[in-house]
Formats: sequence, C-alpha cells, structure tokens
Amino acid sequence: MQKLRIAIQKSGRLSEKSLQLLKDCGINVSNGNRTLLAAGKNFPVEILYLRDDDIPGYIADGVADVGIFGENVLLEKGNDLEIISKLGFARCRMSVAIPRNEEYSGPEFLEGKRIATSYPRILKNYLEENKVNAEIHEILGSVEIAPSIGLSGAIFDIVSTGSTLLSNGLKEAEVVLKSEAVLVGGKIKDSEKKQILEKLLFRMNAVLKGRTNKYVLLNAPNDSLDKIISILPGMKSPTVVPLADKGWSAVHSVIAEDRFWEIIDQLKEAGAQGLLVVPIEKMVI
Ligand code: PRT
Ligand code: ZN
Repeated sequence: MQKLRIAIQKSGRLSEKSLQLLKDCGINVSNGNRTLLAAGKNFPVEILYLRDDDIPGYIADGVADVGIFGENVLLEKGNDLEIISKLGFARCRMSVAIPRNEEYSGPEFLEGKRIATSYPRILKNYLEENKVNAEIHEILGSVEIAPSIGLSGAIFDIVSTGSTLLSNGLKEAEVVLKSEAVLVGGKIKDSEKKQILEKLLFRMNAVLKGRTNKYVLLNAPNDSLDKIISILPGMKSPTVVPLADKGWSAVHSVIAEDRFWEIIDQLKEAGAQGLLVVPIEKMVI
C-alpha cells in the first residue's frame, strides 16, 4: 500500500500550524519527537520533517510528494512546482525597507544602491520589472541590520507586524508581494498516491472553509424576515425555525469571516436580536 509523503517544516513558524492542520484533517502523526520521517496513524501518509527551504528540492526530486511552506520560498526556490491550495496561515509581506529618515520616491530610489536580502531571485525579478539597476547582496540571516552597519542602502525581507524594521531604524517602503503558507505538489504519477491526495484535499477544504466561516443564529420578528434573509449570504438558503413566541422566528446561516462585522451590523439594523456566533469545525459543501 502506497503512502503519500508530506514534507512539513521541522521547527519554526510553520510547524505547529502545519501539524494542527493535518490533525484537523483527522491525521495523527505517530512519532511525536520528530525524527526525519513519521507515519500517519489513521491515514496513508508519511510526514517528512525538513527545513522549509529544503522542501521544494525534496518535492522536485520526488522524495516528497507534497509539502507545506511559504509562497515566498516557493517563488525563490520552487521551479516547476504548483500551489495545490492556499492554507491561510503564516501570512506575511515581502517588502523593500529603507532607513527611516530617507524619502522613498518609488522603485527608482533603489537605482545604484546595494540591497541586502535572503531572497535574491524574487528581488532580481522585481528590479528587472521596474528597470532598476541595483546590486543584490545575499545574506542568510539578520538582513535587517545590514543598513545600520553600512552593508546596504536598503533591504528586501519578510515583514509581518513591522516591529523588526522599526527597532532597526527602517521603514517599509514598498510591498512587493504577499505570502501565506501553501500546499505545494510536484508531478505525482502513482494513481494510489493521487487518490490519497484527493482525499486529503477534500478534508483540507472542509477544514479551511470551516476556519473562514462562522455559523450565525439569530431571532427576528417575522415581518423583518425577508429583509434579513436578503442580507444573509448563506450556503444555500438560511434555515428558518418558528419560535414559541408567536410572530418570531430563529434564523440560522453561515457568514464568511471577512464580511462578518459588516453583515452583523446590517442584520442588527434590520431587526435581528439575540445573535449567536459559533465557530465551524468543518464545512462540506
Ligand atoms: O529553519 P527553517 O529554515 O525551517 O526556518 P526559517 O527560519 O527559514 O523560517 P521561519 O520559521 O522563520 O519562517 C517560515 C515561514 O513563515 C517564512 O518562510 C514565511 O513564509 C512565514 N512568515 C510569516 C515569516 C514571518 N511571518 C516573519 N515575520 N517568516 C519570517 N518572519 C521574520 C522576518 O524575517 C523578520 O525577521 O520575522 C521578522 C519580521 O517580523 P515582524 O513581525 O517584526 O515584522
Ligand atoms: Zn528557512
């Protein structure tokens, strides 16, 4: 029996969330102390623990079938690999940052400058697209200290909250791209492995949909039901149940997280009361 081999980060920002996602998909990994390879207990997978930068190479070589890592790493190192699914965690930006006291005029600010980065390929593309000539200086860690020690006039790095830039006297000048964790795959030939991947994706979609939606229950007078139902997006149509109190109904529906507050305000205005909002564990549509 074949097993789908999934590479995830051994330790770092992605590891816990990758394991949690697999767990939410019903996959428990038997080896808790993270040797290189561990077997999934109740699903035909093997988990390969690696440094995130190494995962694209392992997939390209066919040692791993799929992997979880940041889009930033895919763009820097993932020749011929494809995103199978975006995973919604480890969101960050890849930005150009410059000393705080300097005025940023646009990409031409970088002309003739030296820029420190751990992502030379993405930066090179960006500079070419903007027809800027600049020297790319590749360093592996602590990119943010390069300007203060006189190594470079700007940096290109990952930014999340921006506090690392701030504490190093830098400011974010331009967001070049946005990144999040992704499930990436190579070319899987084995049909059994393909089927396992299909099953895994079915489960992942259900978990990810659940994470980005909320279940909402509310009470409303019957004469405002039409208005309320028109506001609710729902999966199909909302469930409407009569309450013991005559002239009132309860409405159940699903709301996408990113539109949640906007919709809740509209519902209240339309006469909804006693709103309950419940997290969704999984959603199969
Ligand atoms: O050891 P290994 O090579 O596996 O790990 P790593 O050190 O290369 O990566 P790791 O664990 O730091 O990050 C893994 C992935 O998380 C990255 O490739 C990104 O896709 C994603 N990610 C999300 C981040 C951040 N947010 C982040 N803030 N990766 C790094 N940072 C760093 C950034 O480099 C900078 O130093 O955090 C600092 C900035 O954070 P703020 O909040 O101060 O702006
Ligand atoms: Zn890394």
